[in-house]
Amino acid sequence: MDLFRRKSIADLQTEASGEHGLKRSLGAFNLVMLGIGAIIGTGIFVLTGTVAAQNAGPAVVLSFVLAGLASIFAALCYAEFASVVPIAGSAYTYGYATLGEFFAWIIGWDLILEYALGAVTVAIGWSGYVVSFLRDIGIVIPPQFTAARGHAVTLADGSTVTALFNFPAMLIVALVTALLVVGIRESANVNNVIVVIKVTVVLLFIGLAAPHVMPENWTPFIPPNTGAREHFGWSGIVAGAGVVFFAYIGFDAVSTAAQEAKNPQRDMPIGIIGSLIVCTILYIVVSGIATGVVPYRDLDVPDPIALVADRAGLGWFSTLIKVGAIAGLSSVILVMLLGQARVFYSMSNDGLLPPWINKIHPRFRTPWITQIVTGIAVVIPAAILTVREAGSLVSIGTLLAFVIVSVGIIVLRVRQPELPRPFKTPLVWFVAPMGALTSFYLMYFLPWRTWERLLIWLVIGLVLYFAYGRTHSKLARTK
Ligand code: ALA
Repeated sequence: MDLFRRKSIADLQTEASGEHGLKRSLGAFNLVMLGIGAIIGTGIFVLTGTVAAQNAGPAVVLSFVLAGLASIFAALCYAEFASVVPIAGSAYTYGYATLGEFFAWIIGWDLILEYALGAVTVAIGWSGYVVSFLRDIGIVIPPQFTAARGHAVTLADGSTVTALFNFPAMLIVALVTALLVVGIRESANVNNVIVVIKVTVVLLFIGLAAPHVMPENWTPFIPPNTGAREHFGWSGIVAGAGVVFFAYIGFDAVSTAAQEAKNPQRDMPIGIIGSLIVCTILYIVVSGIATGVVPYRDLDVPDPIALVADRAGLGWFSTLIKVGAIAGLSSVILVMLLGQARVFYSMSNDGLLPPWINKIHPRFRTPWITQIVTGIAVVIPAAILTVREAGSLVSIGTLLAFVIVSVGIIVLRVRQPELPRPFKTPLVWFVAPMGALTSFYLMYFLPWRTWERLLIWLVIGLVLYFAYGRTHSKLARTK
C-alpha cells in the first residue's frame, strides 16, 4: 500500500553524504553542548518545586530518575538511528525509513509540538524571568506587553490591566531566528557561551546550597498518598515523572544537526547520550538538594531554585540564578528553533511540504527560509498563549516521538539485521521495548485533556497530508 512506502536506507545514506549545501562544522564537543543547551531550562528551574510540592515530595528525585530512564532508553535508540541515517529530519526521517511515509508524516507533524511549541513555551517562560529580572534592577516594561492576550496582569499597587501581547517572548524568538539564519557555526558559538553560564550557575548552586541541607527535610522521603492519584505515594512519583519529563526534552534535537556535523556517525551518539547523562546527574543532585534545604511543601513557587538560595542565606545568589535561567532558556529556544527548521527542511526535500521553503542561503549556508517560517510560526503563539496552554502538549508530543523511534529501531533490526551500524543500541531487545513502554507509561499518566488536544492536532495533520503531501511526495513520483 503506497501509504506505507518507505525511503531506502541506502538512498538516505547517499543523501546524507552527498552535497546538500548545509555547512559541516560541528564536532563532538559542540554537539554535547547543543544537547545541554536544549535540555537544561524551565524544567529544572521551575518544575522541580511544583512537582515536589504537589506530586512527589522529596521523592521528586525518583521522578527525575524515572523520567531520566525513559529518556536514556529513547536516547540509545536515537543514537543508533542518528549514526545510521544522519539526516536533519531526525525522527521524521527514521520513521520514513522504517514505518513508511504515513507514519513519517505523523511524526513530522508531531515534532512540531515538540520543537515549535516547545520554543513557544520556553519563550513565554523566558519573558517571565526577564520581566522579573529587569524589575529587580529598576526597569519596568509596561505590563500590557508582557503576557498572553487577554491575561490579567496584577500591578504593584494591586490593580490589574489586561495584557495585549507578550513582547519579550516575541523579541527573543526574533533574535534567535536571526542568529540561526546567519550561521550554524555562529549559533553554536553563542550556544556554547550560554551553556557555560547556565552550567556554572547550576554547579554553584550545588556547591553553595549543599552544606545547608537538613536531612530531616527528606523524611518522609515518599509522603503517603492523600487519596488523589497524583498526590504523593508511588502514583505521585510517576505523575511527577510525567511532568519533569519536560526537563529532559531536547537531547533528541541534537540529531537534527546531523547534516551539519563533521563526523556524524561517531559524534551523534556522543552528543545525544553525553548531554543526557550530564543533565540527568545534575537534575538528580539539584532536586535532592532543593528538597533537603527547603521543606517540599514550601517549594510551590515560580522560582524554586532562587527560593532555595534565599533560604540557604545566599540572597545575593538568587539574582545570579535568574541570569542563569534567562541564559538557560535562551539556548533551549535556540536549539528548538534549529531543530524545527531542520525537520521542515527535510520534509520539504521529500516533497511533503512545498519545495520553496527548503532553500539554502548561498552565503550563510543555513536553511534560511524554513528558519524564518519557523520563527513566524513560533512568534505568533508566543505573543498570545500562556505557558500552561502551550506546555501541556509539548511533553505528549515528544513522548509519542520517543515511542515511535523505539519501535522503529526494532523494525529496522528485524528488517535489515545486516545493516552496518556505527553505533548499536546495547541490549536492544530490552532497551528499545523499554523505551517504548516507559514513554507510553508516562503518556498514560498525562491528563485526558492533553490527549484530546494531541488527537485534534493529529487529525489536522492527516487532513493536510491527504490534501498535499500524499500527492506531492517525491517518493510517490519516482515509484
Ligand atoms: N528541557 C527543556 C526545558 O526544561 C525543554 O526547558
